[in-house]
Amino acid sequence: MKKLNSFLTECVTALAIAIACISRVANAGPLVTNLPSDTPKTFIPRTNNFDYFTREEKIAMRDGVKLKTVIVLPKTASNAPILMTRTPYNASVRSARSNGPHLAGVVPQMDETAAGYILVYQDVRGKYGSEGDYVMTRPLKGPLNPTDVDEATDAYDTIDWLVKHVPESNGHVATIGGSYEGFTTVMSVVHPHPALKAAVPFAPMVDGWMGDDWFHNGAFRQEGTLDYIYDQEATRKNEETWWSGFRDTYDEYLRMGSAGAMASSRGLEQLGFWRDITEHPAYDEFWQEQALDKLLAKEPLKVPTMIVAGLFDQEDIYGGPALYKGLAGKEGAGEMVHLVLGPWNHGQGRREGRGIGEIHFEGDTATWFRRNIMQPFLDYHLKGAPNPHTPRVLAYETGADQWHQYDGWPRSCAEGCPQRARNLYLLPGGSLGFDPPGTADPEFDDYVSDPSKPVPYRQRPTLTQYGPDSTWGEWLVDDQRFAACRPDVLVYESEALKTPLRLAGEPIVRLFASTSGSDVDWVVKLIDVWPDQVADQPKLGGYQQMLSADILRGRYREDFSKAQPIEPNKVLPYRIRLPNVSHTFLQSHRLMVQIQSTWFPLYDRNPQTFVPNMMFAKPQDYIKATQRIWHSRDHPTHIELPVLAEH
Ligand code: PG9
Repeated sequence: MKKLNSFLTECVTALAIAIACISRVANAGPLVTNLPSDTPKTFIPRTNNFDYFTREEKIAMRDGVKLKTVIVLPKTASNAPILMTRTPYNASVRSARSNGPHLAGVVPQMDETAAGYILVYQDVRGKYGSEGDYVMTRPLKGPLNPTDVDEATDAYDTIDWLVKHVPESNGHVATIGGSYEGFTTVMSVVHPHPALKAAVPFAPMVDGWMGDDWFHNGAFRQEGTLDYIYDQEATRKNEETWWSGFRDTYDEYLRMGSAGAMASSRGLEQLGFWRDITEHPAYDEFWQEQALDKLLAKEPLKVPTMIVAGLFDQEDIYGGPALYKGLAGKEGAGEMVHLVLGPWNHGQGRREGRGIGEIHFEGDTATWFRRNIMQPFLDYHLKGAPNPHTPRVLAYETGADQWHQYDGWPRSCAEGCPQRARNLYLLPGGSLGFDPPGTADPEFDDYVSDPSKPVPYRQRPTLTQYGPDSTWGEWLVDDQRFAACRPDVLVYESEALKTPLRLAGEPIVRLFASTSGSDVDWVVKLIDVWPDQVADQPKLGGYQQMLSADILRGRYREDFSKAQPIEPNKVLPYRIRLPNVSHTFLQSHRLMVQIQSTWFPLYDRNPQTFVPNMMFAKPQDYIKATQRIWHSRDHPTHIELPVLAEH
């Protein structure tokens, strides 16, 4: 029996080896030939597994130009409203974060809103799959745009087509989008199509000179602008992209010299928007006539609009609140325009909002907002859901970590907490206080600003904004200790607070300063200094958290539309509006103000000698200057703080 067993085992083994050999031989050769790639093949239809369909259309505008439009339809859509995003960033990519079967995972940053809505993404004219010519943030028809089309007419024509050609829709449309897409969203409410029932611009680009992407108060944001123009304008499909051989953009820009020299090194003269920028360094008609807050303030607002702004938006911090100010002033009952101020950086309102860098917030503030405020607002206006009584203004208070509803911004609040400006004075000895300086005190502090060693805007290396390990989105809450220890940065600090101090609004700097040069930049930073030790977050011990900061190019001191030299060594008043704050300095925290004259390489360097166009300053124009910041009885530099009744 044993023998028979071992004989059988040997037979089975031999058979297994023989099969393995045969199959190895079979696998060695090309037994299956691929069909030529143009042979039609029948795969399992995606629709069997997918919970949505995608339709691609070329929609003709009034001038015959066709715009590529991707329509994403939930399979269950019937009598559904439409959410439309018009983009310069490739509708195909914007409509498909992944190639997956579930809509919620496929549509970028829209998980909540996707439920039940038809989503439409369209390439603006001249970009990606759309015909026509591309004009950067194309102005409305008029002096800056002699054609018959603009982003408002394109939105109108698209909506008109959609409500006639998408049978699954209920004929109601909302526009939604952030930044550039926020700009196109705002444009859609100008002479709107009657089917446009709501608009939700996130971080809209509203005024590129005053405080959004390109300039802040006349100071040119070279890094982030030159590369952006190159990427967007050089080719329709962004096939040519900005290149760099540096890890530290500080070195790269410093070596190049002026913004103009950097632009020339990449051939930017061929691009229309760069030429526009060089021809209009001041706030002339070119910028004034495309400032959306001013343009929209002239029109009746017909579309309920929820403006969503981030308190730490590193790209478009100005636009949202400015647009709200322009619209709310003329709109009595406040049913049409709403402002949401979240603790977010650029784009974060559409992602997760638990914190920025080391600074944490209470839960996921962004998802909370989208689910509880934005979605009911959209459902009400587009689906006829119950009125959610959306607050006129909803603002997150950092520091105390809570949301507040206000009936205006920043004038008053629903909880009966009137606002008053309290002057925070710079005082001798690097201190800060609410009482003005005395007569016997030293009158000023000074520093030497050397353009050959500009103050970096962040701890070096300053990385390309959208490079692989960039933390660009965090820089507005960066710890400022790296700057505080420089000899060309003045630092003023208060005592530790005995009671919390709550701010809501726009701090205004009233600076009295002189310079030995004939042109100058002033950077003023309002900072919350954490206690020396923070038990549950050790990294925040002594952290100098930037809250609100901005730059003013001195040549525009009197008139934004006209550059004028500064009279050397004369004490002059400067007014600098800082970005909105909604923040409580907690007990034991300190207030800090830092002042400097460079913020590099984000902003190009002021040569500190007056030249007609700083973008083309020559190496010999850059000189050292001695800057004096005055805190005397006659020249009391201070910040008007928008203080709300203390807790
Ligand atoms: N901040 C970008 C932008 C907006 C508008 C014009 C130019 C750039 C953006 O994120 O889209």
